[in-house]
Amino acid sequence: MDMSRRDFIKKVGLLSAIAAVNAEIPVIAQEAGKSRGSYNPGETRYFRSTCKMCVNFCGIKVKLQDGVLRAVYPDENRALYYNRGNCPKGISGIWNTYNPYRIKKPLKRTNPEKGPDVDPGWVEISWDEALDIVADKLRKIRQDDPRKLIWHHGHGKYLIDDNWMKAFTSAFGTPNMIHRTTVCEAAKHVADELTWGGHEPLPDLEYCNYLINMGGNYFEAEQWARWLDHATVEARERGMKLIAVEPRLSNLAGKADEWIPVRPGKDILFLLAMANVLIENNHIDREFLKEYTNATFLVGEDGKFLRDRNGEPLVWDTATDSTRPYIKGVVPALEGEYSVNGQRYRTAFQVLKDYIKGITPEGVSEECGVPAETIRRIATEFGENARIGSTIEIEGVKLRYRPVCLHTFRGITAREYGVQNNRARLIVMMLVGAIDAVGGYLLHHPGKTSYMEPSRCEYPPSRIDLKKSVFLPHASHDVSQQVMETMHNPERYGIDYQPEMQIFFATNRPFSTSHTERQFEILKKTFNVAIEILMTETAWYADIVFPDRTYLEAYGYKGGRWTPHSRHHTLHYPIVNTFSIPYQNLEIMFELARRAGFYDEFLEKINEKFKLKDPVFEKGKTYDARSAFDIIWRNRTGQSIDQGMKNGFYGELVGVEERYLEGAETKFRGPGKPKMHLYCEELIHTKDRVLELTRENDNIRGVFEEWYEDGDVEGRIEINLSPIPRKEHAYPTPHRKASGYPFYLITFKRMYRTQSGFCNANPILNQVSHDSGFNDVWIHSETARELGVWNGDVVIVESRIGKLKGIVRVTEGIRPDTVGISYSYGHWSPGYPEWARKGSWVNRILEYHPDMVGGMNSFNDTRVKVYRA
Ligand SMILES: Nc1nc2c(c(=O)[nH]1)N[C@H]1C(S)=C(S)[C@@H](COP(=O)(O)OP(=O)(O)OC[C@H]3O[C@@H](n4cnc5c(=O)[nH]c(N)nc54)[C@H](O)[C@@H]3O)O[C@H]1N2
Ligand SMILES: Nc1nc2c(c(=O)[nH]1)N[C@H]1C(S)=C(S)[C@@H](COP(=O)(O)OP(=O)(O)OC[C@H]3O[C@@H](n4cnc5c(=O)[nH]c(N)nc54)[C@H](O)[C@@H]3O)O[C@H]1N2
Ligand code: SF4
Ligand SMILES: [Mo]
Repeated sequence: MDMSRRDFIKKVGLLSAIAAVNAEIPVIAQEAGKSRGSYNPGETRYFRSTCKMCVNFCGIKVKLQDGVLRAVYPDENRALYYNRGNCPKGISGIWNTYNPYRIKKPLKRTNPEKGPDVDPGWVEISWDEALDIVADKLRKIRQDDPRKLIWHHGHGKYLIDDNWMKAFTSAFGTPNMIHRTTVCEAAKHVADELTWGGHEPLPDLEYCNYLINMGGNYFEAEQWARWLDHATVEARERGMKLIAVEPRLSNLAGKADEWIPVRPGKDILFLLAMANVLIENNHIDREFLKEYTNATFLVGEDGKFLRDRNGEPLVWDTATDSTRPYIKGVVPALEGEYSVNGQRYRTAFQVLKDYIKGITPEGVSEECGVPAETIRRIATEFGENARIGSTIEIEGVKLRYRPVCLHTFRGITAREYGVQNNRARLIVMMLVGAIDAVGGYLLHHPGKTSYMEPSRCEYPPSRIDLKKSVFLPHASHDVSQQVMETMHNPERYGIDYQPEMQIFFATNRPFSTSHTERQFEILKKTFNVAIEILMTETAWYADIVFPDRTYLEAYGYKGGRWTPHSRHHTLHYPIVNTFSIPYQNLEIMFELARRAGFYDEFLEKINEKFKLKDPVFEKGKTYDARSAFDIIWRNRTGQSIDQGMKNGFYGELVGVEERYLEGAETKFRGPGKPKMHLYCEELIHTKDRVLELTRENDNIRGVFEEWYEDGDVEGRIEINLSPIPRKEHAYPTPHRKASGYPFYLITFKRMYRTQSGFCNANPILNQVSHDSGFNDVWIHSETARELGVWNGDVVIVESRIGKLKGIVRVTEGIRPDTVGISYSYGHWSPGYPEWARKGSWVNRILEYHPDMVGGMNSFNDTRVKVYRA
């Protein structure tokens, strides 16, 4: 796309397509009134349901008057369980449902040529025709080679739960079902999984006294059904100290006691130096390290554990001065070096200690952009506040008390070394023993040991996203951004089929990832189906578009966001049907499976994937969304769907035992149990396998060379798959290679916007948001002076792969060497109203260097030049 945005919008703005998409602007009241039977004039009703404007499942109470949605209020019944209050997006959600720019009828492309500036020649077709066209295509691909179908979803998972999609694709026979976690927070999950066999831990905010937040943006990018924000606010009122480590003054940093503007990507140096100070100050929970982690396991010169004949790792038993597996009666040494059969072994903790010894605050200060005394002070405060050795009694139960926590989200995660950054965070937490202790990090279902083992390093890969293959060996989450890279040349990755069809359900995938131009290129080569509410950029490349109902018009289930004190399930259900759309997402899937001849297999797989017991789906029987979600709701909550439609959720409170004693305490503590991985030996075994396969296959080497711009592929593999985090992890590829591009570019989310930006078409949000519908380029005032630009000036931000135009916002809220541009803007699809097509599409200039361990996309590693337009 070489033309300027202005030319481009002018050109496509004239296309007839818009007429087809936006022809019917409804008389809202009249349409809505039809949807749920007749209403008495003046009648007002309230519905408790669940917000799905984003991924948070907040409770809502929806006011319907004369059959028309009038307002959304928070559902006060959720407060006890998980959620208090709604955000501006949730409150204005009715305007997404009553958005005249929604897709209302199935659309068929008549122009086979595809491109951003090419008129698809949309024609409206009947539902029957659309379903038949797609089912016919599905039947042919299924007969030929089912792997040629790729199913993508993003928000779709949160709307209805992805077990439906797993069932659909598995009944069809394709391995290629792709969710979006690697463009979201996968590296954080993978680090947790490798370390303690689960993901999504939470800070115990009710008791935490000292919280370091390292790049979690949850006062803008709402998380955890807003529990994190209100629990943080309450903790602050109670006296908890909040430290924000982040290159940008986010809303969270603005509310913190202290903002530490770390240099982008260098947090890991800060963390390693913190560990250094903790060890130096003896702020180490030795009991925890011995009893819960593999810190005592003996590591050889090859990085592997010393094991007995049964493969059990050995420790140095100080009771007998010999090597023993850690069983009852054994007293393992935490530190030291031991000679066994003439070979040198150190405990895993000693290995870490020896490495970290050289990483002092003074040594890393300049690189990470934080004064040495600040790092020292924070580490000391953290160590003191951890109260190592102390206990607390709650409800009569005596518990370990470590009221400190280090929380993060995409800031240190959405990067080339996201997994290792997060490993460093977990190591600091393990050193002070603040895991599954009161006030620390609560794990929630730890101990899935399959996550904690070496990867099989599949080659050739079976999946188009290379998940768990030699390329991305521990990618336990779908690698969404990789799909459209691989499709350019599947053989290069050892894949022996070329996909022919892609279905996109509630995702604007190629728009949301990095190196987007290449992502969109591949859409020209496949038959594409979009199930959408808006004519997004992805839908613009579709061959068939199905309209969908919104969360105020459709059923949807999702198990909710756990909190330390509760568990719950959420439901939403139709309150109106604004444009009289006959099918919702799931019903489209039922219809397609039926017409393409795999309906019974689909039902069978639904039973399997959801692990349904009573009731189950019965072969041959027809289901609509209501009866289908009734089955799910009954299985999950023991209640009929009427309960769900009355309350919008089903919640349970948990007691102190479940909260603190059923996680690490039962899974890891003591002799004879598996241990949390202070040291990730599994990565050493994975590394051996990756090296072996790379030596055997030149194409693997070629891919790594391209991803990391490094001829020393073996060195890169060693660094990536290191069992402990290292200094090298502070240097992602563009930091090493993009000389001449002086600024770090970071991206972030805004309160009034959801993801790629379907809220941008929401008129109410545009009126209340201070940014008038566009994002700007955050530049520090010193830098702005040097560049000779000021507020409102137009600048070019240029990376090695592209340029964008943006409007300057001068601020002291960002580092002078860093430029920030938010996500959610720069739409170009003609299906959006003109006023929703403002701002800069930052993803166009983001480089692609995936995290080799877990497949995470690199959002925050690109370097740029900035100059006046
Ligand atoms: N309003 C709104 N809320 C949302 C969403 C939304 O689209 N809109 N999306 C939801 C989803 S799917 C998700 S995954 C979550 C994401 O929630 P978060 O991850 O908390 O939010 P982001 O804005 O993606 O986070 C990036 C933060 O990291 C900072 N950062 C960038 N580089 C670095 C760095 O090198 N070091 C450090 N320490 N910080 C850095 C940025 O300044 C920014 O504040 O939000 C959820 N909530
Ligand atoms: N630069 C930058 N890029 C980022 C991020 C960032 O912070 N900065 N964040 C990343 C993150 S955390 C994520 S999770 C990804 C998200 O990337 P995507 O998965 O692409 O997410 P969305 O843009 O939310 O796509 C959801 C789509 O669902 C549609 N939709 C909404 N409601 C419904 C419905 O009821 N039915 C149907 N059928 N469709 C519906 C919306 O119109 C929208 O097009 O983006 C990533 N990209
Ligand atoms: S945080 Fe998300 S789910 Fe909660 S009210 Fe806002 S948009 Fe809705
Ligand atoms: Mo996300």
